[in-house]
Amino acid sequence: MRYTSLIMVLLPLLVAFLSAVTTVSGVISWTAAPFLPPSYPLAVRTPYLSAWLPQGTGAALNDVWPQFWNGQILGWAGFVRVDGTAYSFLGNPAVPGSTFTKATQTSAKFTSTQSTFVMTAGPVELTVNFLSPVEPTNLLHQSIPFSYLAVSAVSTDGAAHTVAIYNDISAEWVSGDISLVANWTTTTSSVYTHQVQLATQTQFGEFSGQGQTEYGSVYFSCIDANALTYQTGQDTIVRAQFIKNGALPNTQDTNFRAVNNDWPVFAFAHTITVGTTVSTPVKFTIGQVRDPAIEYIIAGNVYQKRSYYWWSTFSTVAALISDFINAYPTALATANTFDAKVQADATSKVSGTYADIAALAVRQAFGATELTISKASDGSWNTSDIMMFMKGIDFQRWGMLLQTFSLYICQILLCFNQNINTVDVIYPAWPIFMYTNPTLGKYLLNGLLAYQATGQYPNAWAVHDLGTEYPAAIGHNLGMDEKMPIEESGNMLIMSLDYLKRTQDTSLASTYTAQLDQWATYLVENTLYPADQLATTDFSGSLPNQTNLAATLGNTGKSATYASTAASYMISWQEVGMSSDGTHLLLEYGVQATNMLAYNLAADTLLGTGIVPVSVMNTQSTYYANNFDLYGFPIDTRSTYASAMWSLWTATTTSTAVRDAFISKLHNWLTSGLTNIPFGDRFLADTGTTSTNMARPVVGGVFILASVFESGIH
Ligand SMILES: *[C@@H]1O[C@H](CO)[C@@H](O)[C@H](O)[C@H]1NC(C)=O
Ligand SMILES: *[C@@H]1O[C@H](CO)[C@@H](O)[C@H](O)[C@H]1NC(C)=O
Ligand SMILES: CC(=O)N[C@H]1CO[C@H](CO)[C@@H](O)[C@@H]1O
Repeated sequence: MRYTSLIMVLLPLLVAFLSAVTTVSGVISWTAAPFLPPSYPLAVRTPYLSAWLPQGTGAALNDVWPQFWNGQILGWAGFVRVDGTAYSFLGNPAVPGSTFTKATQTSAKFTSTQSTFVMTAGPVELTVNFLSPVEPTNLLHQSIPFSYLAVSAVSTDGAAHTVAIYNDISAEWVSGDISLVANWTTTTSSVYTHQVQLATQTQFGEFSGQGQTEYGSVYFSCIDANALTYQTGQDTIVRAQFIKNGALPNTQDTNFRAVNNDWPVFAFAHTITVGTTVSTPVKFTIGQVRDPAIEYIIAGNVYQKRSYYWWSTFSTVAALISDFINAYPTALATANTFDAKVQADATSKVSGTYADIAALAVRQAFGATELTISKASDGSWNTSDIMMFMKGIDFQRWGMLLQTFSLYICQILLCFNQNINTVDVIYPAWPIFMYTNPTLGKYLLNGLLAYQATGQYPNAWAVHDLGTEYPAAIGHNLGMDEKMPIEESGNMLIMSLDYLKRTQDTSLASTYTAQLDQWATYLVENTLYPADQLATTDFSGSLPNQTNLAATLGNTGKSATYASTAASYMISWQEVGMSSDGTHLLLEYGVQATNMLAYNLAADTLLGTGIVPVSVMNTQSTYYANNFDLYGFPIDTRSTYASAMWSLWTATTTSTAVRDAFISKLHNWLTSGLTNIPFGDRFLADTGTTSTNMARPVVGGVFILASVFESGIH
């Protein structure tokens, strides 16, 4: 008897253990195309509209809650009621006293702009499509901080069914601090909108170090059709209401309270009749609007307020939402075309495996950016003054802080948050903008260039970023920004030149000749033998660019000087930078036990300069081939960390076989099941253990293989 009960206790444990093991081995009960990513983008359009579905070894859409990029839960629940029987399809809600089952996920798919889940709910098949538009050549559309959720259904048993579709969001969308008080209103016209925000707003504020904004409002909307009903109120009450009745009572809870106080949710329900033809999708939109969105330092230490580009067309958020939600069919068609183009280009230029990785990077890279305009003195929008801002998105603040502790005490106090328009974040991400619309490169750089042209930044080199905390682009007039003089100066020159070569637009180079020339001079004086505190790995990339930038500026005297300087540096650099046995480049001159991923050589292929000898690239290529770890080649001998984007930057400088090895190793890591964060860019090359680098725009750098003019030594 005793043993029997022991076995009865142990058996379920054993089963649980075995099923856990099965899960760990990555077995999922649905098909995942093109592969199961570490996390699915759901609504990812700006640094503050960033909802993901974490995967690891796999989680269905209704297994877990969506999360903000940093892992904080974003309440987003979906139910359907099929002929009176309730199923959950989104989120992981508990509704005490109500009976429902989970719809069964049969497939999950991502493309550049969409994540689509197919689920079975009794005799009906649901298709749940999350579309975050990426329209790089349409500034109006690209600047809209909204995303779509569309649910369609089809009968699978030949009979017609009544399908009620429910969706809600919680107030977790408006703050990283769930003890803060939110308030809300529901507006009802041809489009219904729940508007939610913090009751106490901090302009440009961000919950300390956490990533979510404390400013602006979240808008959750749908079209008044298909027997629309709505309700705001406590999560369990509102959801139970739908599960029981298949509709909501059109009531508002005006007891404004903390996000976590009886968890207020904001819900809509529709009812459609479903036959054997796929229904027209029921659409929801979700967005986060701040106005002004950005403050930006102009001459005289004045902080200019900047707003989203779309304000030049729509005068209210309601008008924007109405247009956006009704434009879904067009947005979907545009998205499908864009997705197909990325897929076709990446496949034909490189490979299908590469195309799959590239698709995963798209929403993440664009989702760290915002497109803004300023107001003219007469109050009209100045659409000639376009700037794109990018959030660094970086959890690695503390490591950086400790390194610079002795130099910059101020950063201890200021660097919790995440920088705006960081040069060495824009640079690795740069290729996706060059691939999709090079003009966006100008909008990313002109804020940095214009600031430095005001003369307020005191250093001889290029500034590291436009501000310590997004979205305050208030510069560094004390010159106390993070110090990466060679890297940032080189990056600015390379990007300015690349932009010019691709667009033939000389406006940046001619307007900011003085700044570019100043940085080139700085590099000539400091590059070959970088002072101790400067990153020696940065050296190789900066040389060709001085040469060519000077040439481009049409300053022939300087061009000749820079060209011969570059050539002589390259010879000296090979003498000191190559290992004594001639097999690889060294991380540190003369230190034979070191090696590195020579990603900066990619600047040479990016610009097509041909200044780095093919023999050096060949040597490195062979060295990578002989020394790969499971998930890549470590950035350098200081650790075994590999980098997603620098791996693929480097892959432009290798043989085709080594390029493909870099791609497949990154693919191995992304499909390893070891990580559930939004596309991480830094992980151990041997074990795959991930760092806290996640959701960063730098993964846009994987597009370098689709965007280089010509590749290195293929
Ligand atoms: C909610 O709070 C904001 C910010 O304090 C305020 O402007 C707005 O009027 C409030 N809305 C409601 C419905 O109380
Ligand atoms: C609009 O912006 C451009 C670029 O910054 C500037 O040159 C121009 O003076 C601005 N126009 C007005 C009317 O403010
Ligand atoms: C010294 C050197 O390598 N100069 C190169 C500069 O770039 C141009 C192309 O833009 C090359 O033709 C030169 O060889």
